[in-house]
Amino acid sequence: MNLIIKNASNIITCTDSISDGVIENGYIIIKDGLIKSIGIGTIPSCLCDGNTNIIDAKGQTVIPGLIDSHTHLIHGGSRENELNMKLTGVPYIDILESGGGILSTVRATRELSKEQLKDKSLKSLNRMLIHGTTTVEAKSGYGLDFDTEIKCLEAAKELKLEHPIDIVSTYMGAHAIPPEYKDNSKGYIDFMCEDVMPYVIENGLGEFLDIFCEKGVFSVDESEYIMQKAKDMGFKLKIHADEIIPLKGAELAAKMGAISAEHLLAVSDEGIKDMAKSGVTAILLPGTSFYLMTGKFAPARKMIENGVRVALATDYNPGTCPTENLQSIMTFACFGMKMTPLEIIKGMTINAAYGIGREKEIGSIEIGKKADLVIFDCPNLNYIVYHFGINHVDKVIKNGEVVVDKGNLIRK
Ligand code: IZC
Ligand code: ZN
Repeated sequence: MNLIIKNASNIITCTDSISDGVIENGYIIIKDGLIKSIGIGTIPSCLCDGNTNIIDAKGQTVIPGLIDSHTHLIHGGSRENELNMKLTGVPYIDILESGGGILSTVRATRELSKEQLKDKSLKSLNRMLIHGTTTVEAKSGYGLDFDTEIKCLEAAKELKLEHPIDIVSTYMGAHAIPPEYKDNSKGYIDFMCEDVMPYVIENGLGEFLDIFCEKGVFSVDESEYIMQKAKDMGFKLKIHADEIIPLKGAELAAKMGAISAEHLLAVSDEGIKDMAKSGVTAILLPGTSFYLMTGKFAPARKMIENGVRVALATDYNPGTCPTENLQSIMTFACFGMKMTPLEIIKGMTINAAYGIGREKEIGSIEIGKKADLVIFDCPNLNYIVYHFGINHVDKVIKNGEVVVDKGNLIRK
C-alpha cells in the first residue's frame, strides 16, 4: 500500500541546509516505506492508483518523525520519593552519594525479570510513539553487574523487533560505581572493559558506549581510559559531559572523536570551540535542567552561534527527567534556552539523527529517506511550540505505515 499526504498547510522538511525548508500547501508521496516525492499544490494524478491511501492534512503541519537521541529507557521502579528531598535543596549528587538516586534505580532494576522490564518499557515506548517519537536511543546503566546490564540490553534488542519505534542501543555501565565496587573504581572499570564490553560488542547489544563523566562519578582521566578501550573494540562514543561541575568533558569528547556530548550546562568556551571544530553533536536536555531545580540551562545560543550542531532529547529516566514526551522538551528548549521553533524541530530530527549516526536514513523529509513522519494538528511550526502542555499529534507514520491515528495507537 502506498501513501500520499496532500494539502498539508506546512511541511517542515528539516533538510540539512540553512534554508528554512518550509513547504506550504504541500504533498508527500510514499512508496515501499520510503519518501518518493515531495511537492507543492496538486498531486500528479498518475500517482493515485487504487492501491494508495490518501491523507488530507489541510490545516496541519508535517515534520519528520521525532528522534529521542538520549534516554535511559530500560529501568525498574520510580523515584518520586526524591521530590521532597529536592524541594528542601538536597543536591542530586548528594542523593547519589548517600546510596539513592541512580543506585536506588539499580536495586529496582536488578529485581525485575527481562519480561517485566520489557512490559514497563513497552508502556514508555507507546507513550513516546503517541507523542511523535519514531526513533529512540536507549542506554543501559541501571544494572551495572554483568547479568543485569545484559538483561537490559537484550530487552531493548527484543523490543526493537516487537515495537514500531526503532531503538538504538548504548552500553552505559559507566553510569555509577556499583556497591560491590565501592571505593574500587579501578576494579569496576577493569570489569567493564574486560568482561562486559567485549560481550556487548560481540553480541550486537550496543552500538555506542556512554559515560557519566562527573565529579563523584567517573573522572575525566577514567572516562578517557574507558573511551579509548571502547573505541579500540569498535564502540562509537557518547559522553554525559559538564552537567553539574565544569570538568572539561566537552573537550574530552572532541579529543576522543565522540559522536556526541550530552547535557553541557557547565560547558566551557573552549569546549564549545572544540566541539564545533571536531563536529561533536551537542545533545541538550532542557527537561533535566528544569527538573534539577537549579535554574541553569545549557548555553544553546552560544553553541549555535559558534557552529555546534545542537540536538535535543528527553533524557527520559526515573530521576532527573521522568517524561517520554518530546513536545514538553520543546517548551523547555524555547523558554529555558531561547531556541527558535525551527531550531527546536531540527534539534529533534536531523540534528538528533546526526547525534546517533542515522543522518543518512532519517531526520528529514527528503526523497529516499524512511517515511517516518508526524502530522501535528497545528496550522504552522510556531503553533506546535507556542501551545504547550498538550499532545498535538494527529498521526504518526513509521516506515510508511500509519501507526497513530487521531492521537491513538493503532493496535494490530
Ligand atoms: O537516574 O539519575 N544524570 N544519569 C546521569 C541520570 C541523570 C539518570 C538518573
Ligand atoms: Zn542521561
